[in-house]
This record gives sequence, structure tokens and C-alpha cells, in this order.
Amino acid sequence: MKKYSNIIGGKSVSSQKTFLSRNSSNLEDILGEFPDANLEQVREACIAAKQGFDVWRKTPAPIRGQIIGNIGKAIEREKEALSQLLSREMGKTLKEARGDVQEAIDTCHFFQSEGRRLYGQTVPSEMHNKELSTYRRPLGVVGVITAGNFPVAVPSWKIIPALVTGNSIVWKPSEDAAATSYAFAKLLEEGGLPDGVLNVVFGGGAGSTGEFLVQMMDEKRLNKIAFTGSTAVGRKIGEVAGRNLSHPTLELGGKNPMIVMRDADLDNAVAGALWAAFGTGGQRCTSLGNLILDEPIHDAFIEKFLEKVKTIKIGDPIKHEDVLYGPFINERFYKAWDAHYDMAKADGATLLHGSRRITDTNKDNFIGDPSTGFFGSPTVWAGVTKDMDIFKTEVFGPTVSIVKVNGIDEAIETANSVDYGLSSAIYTNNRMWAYQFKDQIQAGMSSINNSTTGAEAHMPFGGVKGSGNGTRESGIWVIESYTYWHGVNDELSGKLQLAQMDTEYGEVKQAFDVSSLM
Ligand code: UN1
Repeated sequence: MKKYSNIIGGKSVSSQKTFLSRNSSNLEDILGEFPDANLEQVREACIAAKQGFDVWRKTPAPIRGQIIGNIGKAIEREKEALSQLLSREMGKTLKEARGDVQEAIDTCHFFQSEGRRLYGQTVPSEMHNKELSTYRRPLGVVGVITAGNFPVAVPSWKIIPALVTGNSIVWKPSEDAAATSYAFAKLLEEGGLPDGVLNVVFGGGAGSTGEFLVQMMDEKRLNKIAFTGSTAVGRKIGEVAGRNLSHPTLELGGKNPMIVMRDADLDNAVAGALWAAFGTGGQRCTSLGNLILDEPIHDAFIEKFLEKVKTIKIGDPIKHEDVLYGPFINERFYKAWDAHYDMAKADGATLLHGSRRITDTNKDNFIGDPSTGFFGSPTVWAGVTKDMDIFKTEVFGPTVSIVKVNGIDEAIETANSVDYGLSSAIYTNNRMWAYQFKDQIQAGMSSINNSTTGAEAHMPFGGVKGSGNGTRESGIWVIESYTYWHGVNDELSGKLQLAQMDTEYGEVKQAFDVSSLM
């Protein structure tokens, strides 16, 4: 079996405790043995990152950008192998795995040239012979903790902009995607990062490596944490960061709504809903949670939707390229998903489709042997109302709840009555309804006549309410998350000039009365 190590200060460092990473579609297929980094190793990684930072921050930004360019080329070269590894490890389809990897390549393309921009401003001074200017400065050592559902794209949204702006990294990747993360880290290193600039510590979250990394904030070894994961964990990280006066990046859960209005192209909306709800087995932050149907099309939509749901192919995506989705990423996700059946039943929702875990005797359109992983049956609940737990709770899996409304106002009000606000979508051809939706929806991201998923690499990604703390990833917006502004006064007069006090403000002359002309 392949044995992997942490990467600390450019060196391979093994840990006494280890864990195995398995193929989610076939749990007997082991990808390798990984270290479970202990507290001392996480601390060493932070110390190495501090040393890396001292070198990296002095590397000219255009050179940092050029190195990001090298990384993009390396990922492009390895795209197919990395996608195969990703799909085998965490179980998304190859088409999606290629998208996941491509998003990291796109991110490199975008930030490569940012190294030649990172503009500051020259600002006029109120004094003579004095110049003002602003500079973006790196924050320092950034702790990155990421989830297994987008093991390449989402880490790249944090690591690439943090690097181009001159920060160094300690990354704790998901234990569900350890091999993919290792491969990605080696491609990052290959690009030419000096030792210590990227450190990788493997292990679990609570009570393990992830928690140790968060503790490093209190030891003043981290200047920032960037996290993608659950709202519950995000809140805890936010508290630790808050008492250290550091602004974390928190990309958290969602219960994303899709509205389908009476005038929508129903076939198009059905395709969008199907993909949004069941793509990646519903294990995206941007997956569809509440499907809000306008009363006149409610029954017709459900009929068309169920017809398609019944044809969804599920299976091991490496063996069967045409499945819509594969397994749960891990057993914990499966168990949490399975529990929602009891919740929705207790709520009084009506089960239109779905039969919990797929087994030999409960196969739907499963291809192959379902006992080799945890596979869930596509699940549709109808008759869901705003007061139900199933309406309010994120169900990270192949499940969608249908809510009936009447008209655009009730549709938007319903969409807004969850505590999350990540993504959202509406299907309508009425420009006014689309405008009202765009104007009133409480979400960081919205689609008009498209699915809730599908953010592009240069658009701001993030949410409002329980979905995050307002930070944004990707595009020009993410740069704010990894830099601070430094304002510099350059006094050339050779004397002490006091702003506001020695400033020669213009004096107002005698008042001119316009009515004197009449
Ligand atoms: C996530 O679910 O954590 O918009 C990220 C999308 C993808 C990224 C999702 N481009 O669905």
C-alpha cells in the first residue's frame, strides 16, 4: 500500500497515527495510508510557514504570479489523471471531476496575471510636498481547512489567491480526499514555491488535525483561517478568529431554493432542478434544497420531474461513465442523510420518490453492486411547508423538498424564509418577475433560468445569513480576504506638517445673494 506523508517546510514528515483513504464507490479499494498529524506537527507546520512567509512576501508579485502560471500548466498537464484519482477517491462522476480540476486551472489563469496587477493607489495629499499611496500587504500565515466534495476547486479558491498576494499556507485537506489533495499539493510545489510556503497536514477535523490547526490562532501562529464546511464548525472557527481579531473566510452550508414560475419553460426547469438536486448526489454547497413551484404548474411540473427522477442512473462513476451520481463521500454523510427520512415523515411531508440506501433488493436504476459503498436513492418530498424542519435543514444528499406557492411575492418570501443564503435560482420568462427575484432574494449567488450550481471561477462565491460571514472567494473580490491595505504618507517638505492643523483650507469669500439680481 502507498504510504503518504505530511509536507512541512518542503520535507516529508510522517505521523505515528495514520488513516486510510478509500474509494467511496468501493470501500475495499484503498488509495493509501495517510498521516494523522498531531498537535506538535501542526505547530511545526505553522513555524515552517512563518519562515516560508518571510521569503515569499519578498518575492516580487509578478514572479509569484508566474509561479501560479507554472502551477496552472502542471495541473493542465495532469488534468486527466487528477480527475480520475478524484473521481475514484470521493466518488463524483468523471465529467464533474474534470470540471472540479478545470476550475483550479481557471483560477490559476486568473491569478497568474493578478501578480502583475495587485494595484495600489496614489492619493493626493492636503499638504504641499507630501505624497500619499496605498499598498496591498499579505496577511502572513493562512490556515486552510477544506471539505471533500470539491477537493481541488475549493482549495484552489483559497490557496491560489493567498499565494499570489504573498501569504504562506498550512493546509488541512479533507480526509475523504487525501490522495487527491496530496497530488494537488505536489503540483503546487512543482510550480516553484519555495520550501515552507505550502505546508500540508493530513488528518481529521474535530479532536484531530483540523482542530489543532484552529488552536494555532490562539498561539498567534496563524494570521487567518479560511474554511469551507458546515455552519456549526464555521461558527466555532469564527469565534476563535474573533477573539484574535482576525477576519476568517467562512463558506458554509446552504438550503438553496429554486423557484419555477407559471410561465417557465418546464422542460428546461425540470432539467435544471434534476441536476441541481441530484448532481454530485446532492453533496454540493450549491445543491438544490427547496423546489418552490408556482401553483398553476405545480402538478404538471411534478409529473415531468418524477418521470425523469425514475430514470436517474446511479453507480460507481469510474466503472459506469453515464451515471448521474455516485456514492456518499463517507459513511457519516450517509447516516446524516438517512436520518432526514424520519425528520420529513415526522413533519408530515409526502414522500413521492426515494427509498433510503440502495441495496441489492432496493436497486432503483443502480448499475453494479451497491454493497461496495453508500449509495442513496433519489428522494423527493412534496407538501412541504415553511414551518417544517425538512424545509429549514440542510440535507447533504440526493433529496429535494417541494413547496407549493401562489405568485412571485409568495415565492420570493418562501425562498427567503430559511436561515441560509448561498445560492438560488428562478425559472421564468417574465422580466419583471426575474427582476423582483434578483432584487429581493437573500443569497450571495443567483441564477435566472439555470441551476443553483455552476459558479464560474472569476465570479464572487459566497453567501449571506447562515451560509457565511460575507467574505467572497474567486475573482477580484477574494483579494480583499488575503491582504490588508497599508496607507503610506511620504513627507518631502523637510518639516513637520500636521494634517488638519497646518492644512491651508480655502477661505469662503463674501456671500453672493442671487436674488439681488432680480
Ligand atoms: C461547493 O459546492 O462547495 O458552483 C462549490 C458550483 C461549483 C462550486 C461548488 N462551481 O456548483
